[in-house]
Amino acid sequence: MSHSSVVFITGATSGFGRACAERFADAGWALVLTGRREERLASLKASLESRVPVHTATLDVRERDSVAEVVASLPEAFRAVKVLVNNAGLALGAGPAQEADLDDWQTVIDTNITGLVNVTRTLLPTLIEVGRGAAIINVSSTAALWPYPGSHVYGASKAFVNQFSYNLRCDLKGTGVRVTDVAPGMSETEFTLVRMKGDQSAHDKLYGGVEPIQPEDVAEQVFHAATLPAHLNINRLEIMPVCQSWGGLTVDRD
Ligand code: NDP
Ligand code: 8X3
Repeated sequence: MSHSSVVFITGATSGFGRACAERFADAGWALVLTGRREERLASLKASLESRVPVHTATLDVRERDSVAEVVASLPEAFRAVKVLVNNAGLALGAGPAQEADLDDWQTVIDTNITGLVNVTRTLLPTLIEVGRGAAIINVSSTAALWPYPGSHVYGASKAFVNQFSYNLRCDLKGTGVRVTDVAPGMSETEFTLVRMKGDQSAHDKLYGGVEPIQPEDVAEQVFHAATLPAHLNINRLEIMPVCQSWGGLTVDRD
């Protein structure tokens, strides 16, 4: 009997995560799909399970005990996780730091840093057991690398993801487990709706009249990095849409 390779995706209910689920399903992988929105997980499972084995689990990555429980209760066929896609994340607010809501900052830190660390640490023994060919794909952002006004804690949380990815590689030397930091730029998902707390006009304004990255574009790169020959590791994959570049440094003049 042949067994499918297993991918574990956080934030599979939308955007990049959902597109990754589709991409790995196209290649016949067994899917562990997680996120907080149960009804979305159910409809994803319904749409994919005729093609590949699918296990869904409602999960808030900020809750360490829930992460442990979800991983410990994986059905036998889904236990040997070969690829972890650490995708769940968000930004909240786009105004200056001095006007930011401290609760929003805490939520971003808890999700993008603590949540990613929770899932990674919990699955590390499994990934190491799988060994050669296993991979951790961490979704950071161009905001990890390039500052912009209003990025403050969001960009800083993604800089953590970038450095954590590099540091993991050092410790995983000899295990065969790869680690890749995928850093996309402007991408059309629910990201801006979440960031701007449901403001559809902010979403429409940002993505209107340009050609941003689409979730499927990122999923293709995630899949590529995760399925390279086992002796290769892409350390960081930074992707922007052609319409996006840098604005240069600014100077405050009297
Ligand atoms: P979406 O808002 O479309 O998707 C975000 C996903 O994260 C959802 O599935 C959401 O699921 C999940 N999520 C959020 N908070 C939690 C939580 N506490 N526990 C578990 N899951 C959570 O945005 P994107 O697809 O764009 O975002 C995916 C990742 O890509 C994020 O890390 C984001 O920072 C990053 N990114 C986005 C870019 C963009 O321009 N769109 C560019 C670069 C990086 P649910 O609400 O069901 O829990
Ligand atoms: C999302 C991209 O430029 O909005 O990570 O921060 S950006």
